[in-house]
Amino acid sequence: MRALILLPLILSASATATAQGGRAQTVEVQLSSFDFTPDTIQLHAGQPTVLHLVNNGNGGHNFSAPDFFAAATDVSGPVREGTIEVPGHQTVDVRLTPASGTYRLRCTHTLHTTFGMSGEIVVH
Ligand SMILES: [Cu+2]
Repeated sequence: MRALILLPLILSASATATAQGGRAQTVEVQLSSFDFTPDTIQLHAGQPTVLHLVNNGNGGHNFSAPDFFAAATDVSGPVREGTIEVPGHQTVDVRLTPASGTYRLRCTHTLHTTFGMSGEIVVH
């Protein structure tokens, strides 16, 4: 329920300037069986960012990057234990400010990482 309440706020934030006056970058990541597109996600350290996650498939996937979310600040969105679930044919937006580093990304659904659902988040 919390996620449903936050979503309109996140969407409006991505379309306008941030509270600090800086412009948020919106980065779209597509999830499918069994890929992340792009599979290397490049972000700018310290820049307010909206991750726009799009699941193009029928099945559910997730965007799991616990180290990335732990290092980020101002995280708002449906992140649970470093993981965002994205049901089939749905989108989820998460707002955060990333910290520099290279982080592992994967889908933790059974066997999905094995089938190729892994990637990297590079923040510099
Ligand atoms: Cu998956």
